[in-house]
Amino acid sequence: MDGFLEMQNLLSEYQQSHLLKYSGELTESERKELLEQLQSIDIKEVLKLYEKAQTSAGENKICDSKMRPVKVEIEKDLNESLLNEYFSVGLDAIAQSQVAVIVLSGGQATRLGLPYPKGMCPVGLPSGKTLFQIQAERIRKLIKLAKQKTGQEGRVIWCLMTSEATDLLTDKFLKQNKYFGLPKENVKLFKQHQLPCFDFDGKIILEEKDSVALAPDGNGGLYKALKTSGLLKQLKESGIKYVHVHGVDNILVRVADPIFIGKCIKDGIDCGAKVVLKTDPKEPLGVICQIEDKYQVIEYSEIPPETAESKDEDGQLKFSAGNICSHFFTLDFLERVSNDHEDSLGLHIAKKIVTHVGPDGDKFRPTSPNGIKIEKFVFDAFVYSRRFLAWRVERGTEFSPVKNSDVSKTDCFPTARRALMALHKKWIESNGGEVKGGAVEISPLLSYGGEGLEEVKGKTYGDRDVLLADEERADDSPTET
Ligand code: UD2
Repeated sequence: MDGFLEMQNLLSEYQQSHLLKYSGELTESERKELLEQLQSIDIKEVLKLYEKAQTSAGENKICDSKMRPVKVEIEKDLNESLLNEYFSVGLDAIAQSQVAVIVLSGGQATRLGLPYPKGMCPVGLPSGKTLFQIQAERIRKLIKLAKQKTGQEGRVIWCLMTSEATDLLTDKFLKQNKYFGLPKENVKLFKQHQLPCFDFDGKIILEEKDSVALAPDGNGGLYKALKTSGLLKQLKESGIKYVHVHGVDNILVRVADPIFIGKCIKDGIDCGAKVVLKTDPKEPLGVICQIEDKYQVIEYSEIPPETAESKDEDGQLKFSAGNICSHFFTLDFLERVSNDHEDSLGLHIAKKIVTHVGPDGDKFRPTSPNGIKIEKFVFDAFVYSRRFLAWRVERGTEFSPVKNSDVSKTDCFPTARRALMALHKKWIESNGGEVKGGAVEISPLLSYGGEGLEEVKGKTYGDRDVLLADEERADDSPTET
């Protein structure tokens, strides 16, 4: 077969001959598939990455002694007129079509154990909306608010970073749901890359006799994917200047938050991160810190417990700027990182369970980690920022992620639902309404952040009521299938 001998030689040169161990047992077409897959992997390059990841892991530990707490700006400490000013600047940018949103939705949701992308999962809200729908509707509402303010109908480009595991399903779901009312041409899917999984001896793992185990290259795969997919170029050509990047799983995410965007624009920030006050050192949030003159996030999985637990003179956690995976970038910054620094981004090692061909030749899923996935992290680009902002927001209004299955009782669908409905109850009460019997849900198309709810004054809402916008009441909204 064409190229088979060369592959045999190449793999032998890099001590990866085991990848062809079963080739004699394969049918002609299986052998061809395996060969094509191996040819699509730059073996020399991925082995270099493996070596680099081992060194990076060591360096992360050395960094620890140099960590300093970061200066954080606290949104709730600012006066209303300043916040209104930021809001207004952010809305102007939206009206001028300068804003794009990137949803990081290439993760495999292994902790949650879902067979499909997290964004597609019905959260269990009274409305039946999914995370994708909520996020798309927040964008639609912002476009309206910006139009009310300026008279100009801007467009926000909604980009979803998918992976081999999530791409087809996401694409189909969005089509079925008519992009939740966003114009199709303003919704862009782009796929992140994959890397082979390794065993603890640096051997690439065979998932099946005819295929290598591959996994997405981490949410820091964003920078490479932006470039190779051509999206970066498209965004630039479309006049985009500012980008909000967020994780798919935070039900409270203030998508394209005009206050955050406006603040960053006003202060000339090229890279900003929202944080919440971390009070539990074990909470799975990376912490933003400074190492020498650079901003960095030390991930929760990599920070030594004694550092995570260390306190300042007031008895508070010394590293309390908890990253919530909600970032502002200028397009220029994204361009600079993607073009000039992508190769130098840090690499991280995650020990994971990787399905592989067992000793008897059958597919086997171990019960404890047997493999290594190499990942890049989106925040590792912060070191390239020339003007950085750590922006502390309120947890109750901005952060409630879905990470785990319901039995875990933390960061799961029930906690996310409760957080969303608790926030909406507050909005109703602060507008002079009343909520009896617990939960109420407000459509993002009716209110983005608690505004425009004058109609609730003097009214009482019951359990699981949903307040809809006129356009939804008229039932001309896109339908779920
Ligand atoms: C992320 C942050 C952590 C904290 C926490 C808050 C990183 C690296 N860590 O940790 O510091 O802010 O969120 O909830 O950002 N994803 C991809 N492709 C991948 C892997 C992940 O798109 O290859 C997406 C994933 O779908 C999710 C986001 O990135 O939307 C965060 O990934 P995660 O849930 O694995 O990260 P987590 O909770 O460990």
